[in-house]
Amino acid sequence: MVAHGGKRFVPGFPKDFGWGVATSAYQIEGAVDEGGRGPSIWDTFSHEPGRTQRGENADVSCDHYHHWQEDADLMADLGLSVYRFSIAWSRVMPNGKGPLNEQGVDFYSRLVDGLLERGITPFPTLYHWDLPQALEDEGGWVNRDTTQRFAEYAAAMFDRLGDRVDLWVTHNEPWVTAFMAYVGSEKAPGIYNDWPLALRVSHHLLLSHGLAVQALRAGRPSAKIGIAPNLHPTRPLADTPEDAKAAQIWDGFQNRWFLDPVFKGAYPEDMLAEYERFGFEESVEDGDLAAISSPIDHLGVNFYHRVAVTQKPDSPYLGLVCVPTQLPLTEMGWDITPDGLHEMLLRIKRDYGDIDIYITENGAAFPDEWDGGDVVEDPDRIDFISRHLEALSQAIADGVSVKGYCVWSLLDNYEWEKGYAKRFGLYYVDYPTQRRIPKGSALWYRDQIAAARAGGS
Ligand code: IFM
Repeated sequence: MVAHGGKRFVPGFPKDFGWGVATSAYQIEGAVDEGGRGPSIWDTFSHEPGRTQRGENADVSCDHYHHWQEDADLMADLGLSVYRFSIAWSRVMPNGKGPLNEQGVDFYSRLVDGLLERGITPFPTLYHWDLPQALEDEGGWVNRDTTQRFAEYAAAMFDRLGDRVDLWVTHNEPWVTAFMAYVGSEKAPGIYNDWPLALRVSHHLLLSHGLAVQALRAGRPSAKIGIAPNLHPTRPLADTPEDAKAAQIWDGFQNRWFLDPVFKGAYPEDMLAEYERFGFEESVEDGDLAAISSPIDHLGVNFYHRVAVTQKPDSPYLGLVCVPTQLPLTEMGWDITPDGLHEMLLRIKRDYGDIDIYITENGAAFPDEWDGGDVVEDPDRIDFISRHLEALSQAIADGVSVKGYCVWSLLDNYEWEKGYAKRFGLYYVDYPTQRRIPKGSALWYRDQIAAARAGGS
């Protein structure tokens, strides 16, 4: 059987598999001054000169705040069973603490109802990088108090949406929140090479995750919760002891630094030694690791690519750099490595045990162009997604408990510091008119879902 684009269906998925897409609030919602929303660090950062390509911000973006019903209809057209979105903390708590902004809560409440009416399971993420600016003004994630504020915000969402929402994610890609924001300076609040701060932030993110898990257990004990790190299998670029060491450290820096505390209640020893010079352990108080390792129900895996690591003495990232190794790359300059997804899933099972896994993000940017027609053909994206689904299907056959898969992303959207030039969507967005045009990959994904659900894939 073939689907749109002449590409074969990928077999091997259970009939109740969660077929989904993912988005995030700042990247799609727009309406930054509407409905009582307070500013977030991304409003500030994206308006600072020189921070983003072409000075672009997400003040309007896909205007999903006003188009959410149309967008939910697109999801229903695809036959999705799951929609992963994020809640903008500053839309529901404009100052990051204190009373809820009822208009903001109402927006997400209506979205949840609209999804359920269309047979789609809502899968909200509590934090996708958009800290309320009011909390940043008090130190942001560097300030330990922010962990308590996050737990209060999480508890409020469990209270107000948890009667209809059963699946939650605490943090999206905490590695990015900590290290790209406080070492690389590419993400808000845009600090360069401050390792002591970055490490403290990483610990506070993990602690806030643990406190939110505990809040869910107290308020909604039957609901399920997890965290969604971006995980990258690592390889040495060259077959040398130096690059082997570089790959091991990068693995610790990006993968184990988040997985070990959550699953094992301890930071990895080799990385603690690496970070001793930054005074990391002063941030850790008694009981923190017990909170961080509060049992979770699922792990979200954001998977984009495997990395090849080598040394680059002037890199702020521990003097290391990841280098693309094979053409073609995606438009982000990332290797296309579907077997890396299989590798990572089996490694999680081996090192951290059997845990339900959602692929909370996977996708690719390619230079899509709309010629005014009804469909934007994107064979490269169909190839990318289908090859990753093949890897996923193999991992399921190998005994990994994968419950669902979310394409990043439903729509072309605001790709942070890279602005609007990078298009990841299953739907092309013509920003001047806000028209959504299906790409070939949307039609292919729809056919794949239908075949899998019918048991015919
Ligand atoms: O757009 C981002 C998303 O916000 C987090 N994961 C990676 C995507 C593509 O870069």
